[in-house]
Amino acid sequence: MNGTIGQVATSSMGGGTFAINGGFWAGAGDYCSRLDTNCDGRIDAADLANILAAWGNCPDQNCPADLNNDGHVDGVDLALLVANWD
Ligand SMILES: [Ca+2]
Ligand SMILES: [Ca+2]
Repeated sequence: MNGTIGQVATSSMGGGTFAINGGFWAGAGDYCSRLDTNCDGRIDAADLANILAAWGNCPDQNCPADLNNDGHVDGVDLALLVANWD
């Protein structure tokens, strides 16, 4: 692997050996849509139930049912869910 990061190289690199490791983040395959509140791959009645169960304020902004992350679980989140219903 060759390349330049940040600035033009002015001389050969020294100082020892190094290695660049690549791969995937552990758990990255578990990513699911923000609209999929229970992360089951579908946007459906189970997600609707989660929204209704969490309806109201979400002060810590860490509610899966707060689809637009505005601190409230409300009609906006419900509209997002319905618009993307699977
Ligand atoms: Ca779901
Ligand atoms: Ca919201």
